[in-house]
Amino acid sequence: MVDIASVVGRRVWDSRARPTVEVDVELADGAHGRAIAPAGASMGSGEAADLRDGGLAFGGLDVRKALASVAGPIASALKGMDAADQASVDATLLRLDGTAQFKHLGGNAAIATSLAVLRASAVSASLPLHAYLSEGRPVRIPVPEIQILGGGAHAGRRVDIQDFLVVCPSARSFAEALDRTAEVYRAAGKLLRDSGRLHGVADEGGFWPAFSTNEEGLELLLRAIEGAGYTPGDDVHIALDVAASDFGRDGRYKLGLEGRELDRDAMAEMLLGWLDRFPILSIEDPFAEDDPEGFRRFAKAVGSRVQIVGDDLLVTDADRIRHAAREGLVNCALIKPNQIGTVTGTKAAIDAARATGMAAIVSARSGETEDTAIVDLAVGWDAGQFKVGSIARGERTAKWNEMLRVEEALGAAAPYAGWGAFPMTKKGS
Ligand code: 2PG
Ligand code: MG
Repeated sequence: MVDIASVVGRRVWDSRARPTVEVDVELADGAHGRAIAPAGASMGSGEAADLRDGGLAFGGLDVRKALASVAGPIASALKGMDAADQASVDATLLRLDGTAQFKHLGGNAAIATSLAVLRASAVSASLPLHAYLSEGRPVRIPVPEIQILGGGAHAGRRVDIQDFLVVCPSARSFAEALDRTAEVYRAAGKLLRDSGRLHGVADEGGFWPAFSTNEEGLELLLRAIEGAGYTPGDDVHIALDVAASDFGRDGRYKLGLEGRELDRDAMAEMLLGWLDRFPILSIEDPFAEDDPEGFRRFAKAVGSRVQIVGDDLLVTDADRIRHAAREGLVNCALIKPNQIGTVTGTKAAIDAARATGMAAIVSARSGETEDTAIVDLAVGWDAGQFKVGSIARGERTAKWNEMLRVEEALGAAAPYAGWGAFPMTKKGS
């Protein structure tokens, strides 16, 4: 047992020039842990609250209130608690708040505190965080899903689809998957530049394209994979995050780029057509969070052809994951710690995914920092997949590079998850 000696919050900045919450936790034995809350842009309505001040400063996005939660109730309640008892620490945070969505303290205050306590405990145990979490169980290095083109809420809605990504389960290592991705990224950049369609980079470092249809993104990606010298659907696969909650409501989907509105059947038809024509291995939030019927029908139609990921639909909530499994809505859960607000809640979500036979992807947010805790969560909890945006911008490369170091350090003890991370597919089963 090692007591928490102090909990100190401070305001730092995220990758979108927005204030966010950093927490330092010090234990009685001198161990120190630090964590920073990330922030989403395309958020599920069931997520833990991202407490912001409102008013004029920084577009209303200041976090003084969340910092007051840390300095006041959180610091006083946690002081003297056993840091190694993460479940009690997290239960205390929930009790202090009184709501499951941290509406009073702020989910940003809660997750930064919870992760800082976790880090301090690992330091106190003299273990790397991933080893502290795995407790000697076998782990794998996850397969990365890496953004090449950004859209949706991360690129001024220039295209409706939020993320066009690549994924390389056939690589022999995480390092090799990054090599392939970097070549595809370069090839995509060149194709866009040469055709006058490059408008910089979006929030997660992927290219900000000027397309006239969403499908152009898929075509570009295919050509970039080939241009980099790889075989699409063999060396490199495509993944999409449709983030459909951002443009869908009541079973209707407004494609702003193409000036048309689809009902859920037409939306499914469009996506099924893409699955036929492009080597798509994974598709996230293909329907809006208020459209379980869309998910159900789509899941039935695609069967085991593709990974269907729930983000806004599941919001890293173990109960929602179990419900979605019972209803047959998705076969993979996206895991974002700040959606649920605590380490314990995040672990419960990944455990629920595993217990119901779903795959899991540990994911960053579109607003990120240099914090790399999710690298250790992905390895230590053996998630199998890992998503951090693109292979450009420091807040992204901080995570990819840390994963490279973990892969090197663990060596043969932690093989690359490869196709095993996709149990719903023929190659993964
Ligand atoms: C997502 C994430 C990361 P945001 O939708 O999966 O890409 O975006 O953090 O804005 O929710
Ligand atoms: Mg998403």
